[in-house]
Amino acid sequence: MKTTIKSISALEILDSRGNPTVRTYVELEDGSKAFSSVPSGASTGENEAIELRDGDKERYQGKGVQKAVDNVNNEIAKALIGKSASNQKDIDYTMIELDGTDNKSRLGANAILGVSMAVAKAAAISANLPLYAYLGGSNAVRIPVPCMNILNGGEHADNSVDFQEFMLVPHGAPSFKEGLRYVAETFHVLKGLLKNKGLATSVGDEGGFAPNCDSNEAAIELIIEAIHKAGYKPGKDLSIAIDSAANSISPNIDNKYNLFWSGRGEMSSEELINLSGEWLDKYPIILWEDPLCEGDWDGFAEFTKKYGDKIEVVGDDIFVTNTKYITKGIAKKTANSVLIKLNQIGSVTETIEAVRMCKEAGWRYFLSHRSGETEDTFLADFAVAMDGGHLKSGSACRGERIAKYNRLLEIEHELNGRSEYRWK
Ligand code: 2PG
Ligand code: MG
Repeated sequence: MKTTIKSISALEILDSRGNPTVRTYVELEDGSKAFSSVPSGASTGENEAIELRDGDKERYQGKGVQKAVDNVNNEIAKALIGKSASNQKDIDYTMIELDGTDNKSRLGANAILGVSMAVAKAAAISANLPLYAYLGGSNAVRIPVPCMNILNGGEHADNSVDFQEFMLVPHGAPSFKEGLRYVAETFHVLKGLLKNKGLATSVGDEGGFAPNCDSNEAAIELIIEAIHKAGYKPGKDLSIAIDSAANSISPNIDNKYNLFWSGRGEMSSEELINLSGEWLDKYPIILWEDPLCEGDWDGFAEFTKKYGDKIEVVGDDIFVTNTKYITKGIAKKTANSVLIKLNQIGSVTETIEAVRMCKEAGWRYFLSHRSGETEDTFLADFAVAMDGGHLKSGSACRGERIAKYNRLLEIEHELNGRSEYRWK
């Protein structure tokens, strides 16, 4: 059969933070060849699938991935060679069963996901289809609104901002191409503003600026100033999305919060929710990810009850792209949207299952990169295939972030007038 897997191999490469990650190569009987590279997070949820690292302190401070590479080259290759790449579910569940653990800790989610993505790419090439059409069918024409992370804090930067990500959302643009222009222009205006104010213009892991602001409010106000200066209307052309990554402001993940840099001292869940409400009244915030930490299911539900009809409330670390936690979230009305990260769950099929669950519940889902990325553009095609309407892939600089945005420009161009662009 054309799509029969002929060979699978892997290589240890580096990600955008200079840490090792896995690149996987797949070749099919008909000569179709593809490779994929696996991303890696910094602010990870407790229940994410396990990224297998060697732990050998003599190499890369223990972060080598040679064991994961060996697992691809040996056990996984042996189990999959001879199978059809066009049966993604069979490929992924064969690896899940072979691993035999709940969190992919034996073979490594980095080993399994790398194979899973490379198989999908090779099968798309064999079918002579672009990846987004192979995974999403002929209806996959919606280009996601790029939520661009232009100011970084938390665990993604060494500055004095508590929240991890402040994103610009160009929902008022007529197309992806124009939306990208709105945010890239505002990014450059923000750079000028920071310079004028004597603030740093160095960037964090996802390419957003990482200035020392006095507070989260000061960061939001800078962004609003940049939107105005760039000639756009806050709330109409561009709104703001926040990822508090609240695990990092809850030192013991115990539902007690500390906005350390904002100097507010310890806060309860309720106090943080009320403070968030004040910001929602004041600023054009359209989406809020991880406003509470992953253990704070009640706080999350309260936040959603209060503000969920006004904004998108996204759960990242609390759901970890895992249908087990999303099911619980839907039952408890914990949020109204799920952050979708392929490597949190560790296979293409399970990620699609998470998206499907969101769709069925009438929830939104927000496609996401990781703070440690590579030049792989799988995410861009996947976001179009999943019809999610929005994605985050970092800022308007750093090649590994731009690669995804450029791929989306290419897809929009390729669709030649058939593409769609809308926030909801
Ligand atoms: C997040 C992500 C991506 P990380 O928290 O949403 O922006 O960060 O990859 O470090 O988990
Ligand atoms: Mg997050």
